[in-house]
Amino acid sequence: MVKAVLDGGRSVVALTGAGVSAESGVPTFRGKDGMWKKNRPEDLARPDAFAAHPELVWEFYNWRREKMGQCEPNPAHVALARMEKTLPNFLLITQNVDGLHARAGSRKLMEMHGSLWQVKCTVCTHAREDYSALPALPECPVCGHLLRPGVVWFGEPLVPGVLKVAIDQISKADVFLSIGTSNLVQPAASFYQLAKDHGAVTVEVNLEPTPNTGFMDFALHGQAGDILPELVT
Ligand code: BV8
Ligand code: ZN
Repeated sequence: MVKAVLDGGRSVVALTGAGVSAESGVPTFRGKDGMWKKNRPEDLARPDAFAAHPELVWEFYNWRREKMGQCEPNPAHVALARMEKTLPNFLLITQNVDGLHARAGSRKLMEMHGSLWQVKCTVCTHAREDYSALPALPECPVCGHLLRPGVVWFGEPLVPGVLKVAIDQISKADVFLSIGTSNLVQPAASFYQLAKDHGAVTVEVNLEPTPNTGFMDFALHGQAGDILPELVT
């Protein structure tokens, strides 16, 4: 049924969260496998935490970069990259910062929370993509000040331009897919409402119910890596 809805959809928007990378071995934020040591990501992915303890926050991100380096896209990422090719109008919006959608071939992609592979200066405009093993406190090659990860922290606005495009595209979508997200982080967790408000068919793919499940037209429970390949031609 959902596959028929997708194939008939003139425009499809998919929103993904950490669950779509779980089968690649990437720890989720809030899952039982927990993200990192005793600290909660919400306590580290914040500007005030970085200002107070830059070495601890960089240890968190360097650990994730190193771990990510060992991970490969899984069938869920591949299926989403294929949807972009087989559906007439498809946009993928991800909350993930791991870069796995791009590695799987997705190009019509918005990384709304930035990327682990981006670093930027805390003072000047220097910013770059960097896949290397960074030092404990990486410094800007231009002005010498501290670099920070190129991700959006809690309390920070989304990557410029993303929200406008997301609102515009979701408000026009026939089908909205919410995949592997606990729907606890805003504004992503409210995107489904934009789709519903204009009559789109809404589909959730998750291991378990989320706060949005009751509002979705379809809730497919299982591994994204099993479900998504069944939905794509
Ligand atoms: C902003 C980058 C405004 C960093 C991340 C109250 C109301 C509204 C908003 C707020 C509020 N209180 C606070 C806020 C703001 C805050 C927020 O939402 N806080 C939450 C905690 C309440 N939001 C923000 O600050 C955002 N900015 O609002 O800006 C503004 C405007 C102008 C000026 C100033 C400010 C920015 C939020 C971005 C934070 N950065 N990441 C980093 O990664 O280090 S968020 C982080 O959580 C990740 O990006 C992650 O993707 C995201 C969401 O988590 P999920 O992806 O859902 O992952 P999770 O582990 O939670 O769940 C995994 C799911 O997968 C589970 O459901 C599981 O069942 C499922 N699953 C697991 N395995 C599988 C699976 N499903 C299928 N198959 C599987 N195999
Ligand atoms: Zn600089």
